[in-house]
Amino acid sequence: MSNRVARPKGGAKSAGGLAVGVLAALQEHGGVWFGWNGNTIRGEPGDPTLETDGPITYATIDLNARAYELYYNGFSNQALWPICHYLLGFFRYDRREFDEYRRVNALFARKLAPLLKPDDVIWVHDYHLIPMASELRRAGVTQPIGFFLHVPFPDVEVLRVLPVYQQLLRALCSYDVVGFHTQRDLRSFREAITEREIGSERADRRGSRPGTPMVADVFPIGLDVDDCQHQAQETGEQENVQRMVRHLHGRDLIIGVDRLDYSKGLEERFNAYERLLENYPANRNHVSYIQIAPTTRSGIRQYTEIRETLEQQAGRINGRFADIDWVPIRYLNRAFDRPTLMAFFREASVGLVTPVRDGMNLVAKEFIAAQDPDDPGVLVLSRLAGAADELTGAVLVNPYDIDGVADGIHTALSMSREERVSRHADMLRMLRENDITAWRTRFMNALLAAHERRAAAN
Ligand code: ADQ
Repeated sequence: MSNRVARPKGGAKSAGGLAVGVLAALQEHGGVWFGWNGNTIRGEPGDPTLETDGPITYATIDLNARAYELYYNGFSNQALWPICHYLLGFFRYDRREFDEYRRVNALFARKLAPLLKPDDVIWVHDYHLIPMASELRRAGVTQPIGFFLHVPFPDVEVLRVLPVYQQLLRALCSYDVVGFHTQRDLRSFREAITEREIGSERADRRGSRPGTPMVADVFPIGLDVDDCQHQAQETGEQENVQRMVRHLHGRDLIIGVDRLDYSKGLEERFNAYERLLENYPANRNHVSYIQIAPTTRSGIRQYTEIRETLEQQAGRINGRFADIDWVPIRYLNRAFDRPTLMAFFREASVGLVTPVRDGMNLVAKEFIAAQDPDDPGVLVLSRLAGAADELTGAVLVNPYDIDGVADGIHTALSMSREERVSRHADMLRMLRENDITAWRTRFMNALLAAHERRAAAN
């Protein structure tokens, strides 16, 4: 269950880590994927529409226009998203939005309940649906219910900015299992639920509440590594990939691929690239930076503003450094299908992944998976992305340190082949260990075990 469902006929070009992860996790074992179909309507939504594609049944519903505004654009994306990314300048709270958030969760629960079979296991995804377990229990559902948070869990001092944070913590305590990407997220969660104000719901050291078997743990999301590798290799001959390569004229490709979101650190990244050309002039006319960033959440003002800012920055950098035969930066405000992206990654000398905060960041992992192991490109990765905990062979940078990121890109461009091969091999090993199957099976095993303990205790 997730807020948004990527339906089979909805087009393959949707960008978003949750959809990529959930789809890959469902593909092997099958199941029902329940959530919003992306349409807004005037009245109240009817029952879910069911569509089956291979092992997956998509059960999707419409969202009423007011719910879209208050629950989705409002509380989810202008209160919870900024809080979880430590970006308080973007935070705003409105009680009516929170009320609508709860109402939509209750509605989703009522729509899902009749579809459930006795041996089903329910896996709820992300911050839009935190109250789902309590709503489903209220609707009489007794099956195991787990929750995975795809974004960071903030430090308790940041969380406290949200007036309703205690209600959300209590709601999280209704799940059998709550999962996070990193140890840091888990630590913050444990600290938050042991706070005095949560009172009798104090957690023990494992993050469980006495009296209930709720388990909190770390489940880093991964990839179908073979699939990425395969796509990267197979798509290389495709016309649009070849066209991109021809335009490089042998220059080193630096690539960035992100949803257009202020958490991805794009403004800072463009500045760092400009600084690279200033501080290391030898790179001028020898590198080409392509930034792919499709618009998301266009109903929110700040998201349309970033687009304009980036266009201005790209214009300024090109105006300053371009030559008759060289365009320093190409900014493409659009989505590409996954195989094409994988092939682009494989052609790149440097992958630039510098979010100012990120739960995990799958692009960082995809970049590594797509490389040729005998002559791999180098990943320049923000320390503030969850992926930095696993991808320690990347050139790690602080995205706010513009000179530091420029140095990092230069280091990546100058790295010997021997070092690139060895760093890449270490990271690929890690990707295989924590792949998408490991993510799903570890979470499911934890959920089934927790549910059995709860059943035994009752
Ligand atoms: P996102 O914030 O969406 O995910 P990320 O993990 O990088 O970030 O996933 C983006 C996905 O969309 C990738 O698979 C990428 O290939 C794809 N994508 C990005 N830009 C694209 C484009 N231009 N065209 C087509 N596809 C594009 C959230 C959290 C992350 C967390 C994931 C998964 O914010 O921190 O890693 O969920 O848990």
